[in-house]
Amino acid sequence: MPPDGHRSAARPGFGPFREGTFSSRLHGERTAALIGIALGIAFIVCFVTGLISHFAQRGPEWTREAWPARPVSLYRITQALHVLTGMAAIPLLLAKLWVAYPRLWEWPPVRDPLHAIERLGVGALVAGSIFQVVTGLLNIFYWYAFPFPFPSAHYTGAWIAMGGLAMHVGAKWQITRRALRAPPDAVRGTGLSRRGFLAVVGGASGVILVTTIGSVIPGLARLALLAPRRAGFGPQGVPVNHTAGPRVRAGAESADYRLEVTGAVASPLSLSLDELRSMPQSSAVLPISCVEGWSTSATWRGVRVREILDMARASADATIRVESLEQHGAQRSSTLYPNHARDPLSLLALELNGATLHIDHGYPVRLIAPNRPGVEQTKWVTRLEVL
Ligand code: HEM
Ligand SMILES: Nc1nc2c(c(=O)[nH]1)N[C@H]1C(S)=C(S)[C@@H](COP(=O)(O)O)O[C@H]1N2
Ligand SMILES: [Mo]
Repeated sequence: MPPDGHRSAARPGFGPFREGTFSSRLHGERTAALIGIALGIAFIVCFVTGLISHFAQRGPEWTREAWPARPVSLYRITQALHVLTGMAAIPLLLAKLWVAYPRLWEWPPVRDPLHAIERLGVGALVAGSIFQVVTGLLNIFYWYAFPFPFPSAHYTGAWIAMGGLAMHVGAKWQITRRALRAPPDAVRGTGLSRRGFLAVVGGASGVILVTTIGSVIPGLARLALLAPRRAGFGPQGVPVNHTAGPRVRAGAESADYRLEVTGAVASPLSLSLDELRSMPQSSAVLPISCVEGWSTSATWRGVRVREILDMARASADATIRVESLEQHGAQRSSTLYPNHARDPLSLLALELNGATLHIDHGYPVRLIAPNRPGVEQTKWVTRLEVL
């Protein structure tokens, strides 16, 4: 009789349903509990940091408006944690699925209504976790293979996975405590020991971490074999996300380039590059923190956004639409709320790390503001529309 006391008399006598099919001690409760705890912590970190990213840039307007400008690297840290933890969780997820998969053939499949709910929760957790990891991975490697928009699907998947996780933790709480309190069963038999198995799984997570963390730490960039972007690598020491196309390049390099300030202003502006260069210049050390996890800190120099807004006599609580030379694409413009628009570190940068901006970093003018997701650091800025 199995340990939970349910009779196995009606169990089908074939294939994986047969008693004793899964004989490895690694399918036991203790292994499941230990890996489950590590995986649960990793997923909670992913969920919390993912929600932070959501509310910073895609949530209801009031959360985006309330998103602070300090600490300047907060988003850099939360988004790095999100992607690095998600990547390192992959071996844990695979191991957990392997440890637990004999339960697929549990007999009877459903014992009572509570057990049915418990299994539904596990289904949501398994499907949601695999979906999150697969979509997240494809996204950071720029392989937009799925037919749905990534952020909304990944956001929905997060709630499904976490709903399943909450149900699963509720159902397994007692068993986990019991399994962890009992003295570890004596190691018998041949093959991989539990300790060996945990070391292999943990080691795989560690290898992934070491080969991706260089996407956020320049000193470790050479180890970043698995990272699509490396901190500190790229023109002017900064990676590039989206290079300038021919139309953008033509507009950016044209003598007719102007920075316009329009909308709700008392004196609209149209500034040439020389005029911008002759205004007071400020410097700021700020990161580009891509939503896809990589980041690099750099020294930017240019004109404070708020000085330009004051010059145009925009109101102090105005929200600004920052528009680029691009005609199309989701990143052609971004919204700058007062928190960031009035911040002394928010610049329309003309220089990066001591030289004129590279065309792929947004020449002639790009927005750089503290604690702002990279996707909103608009390049090739040609207009501030005051709303
Ligand atoms: C390999 C694992 C993962 C990777 C590589 C990954 C990657 C990403 C990326 C790149 C984003 C930014 C999306 C954007 O705004 O364009 C994101 C957002 C998010 N992630 Fe993940 N993720 C992973 C796992 C997870 C897991 C396990 C959860 C939760 C259980 C999760 C929850 C979220 C949430 C809630 C968001 C915010 C979505 C939104 O902006 O609406 N992610 N993730
Ligand atoms: N106009 C415009 N601005 C843009 C983008 C873009 O595609 N077009 N990409 C954004 C994204 S996703 C990031 S991460 C940063 C990257 O800036 P970098 O290429 O200078 O590192 O620019 C942002 N600004
Ligand atoms: Mo980005």
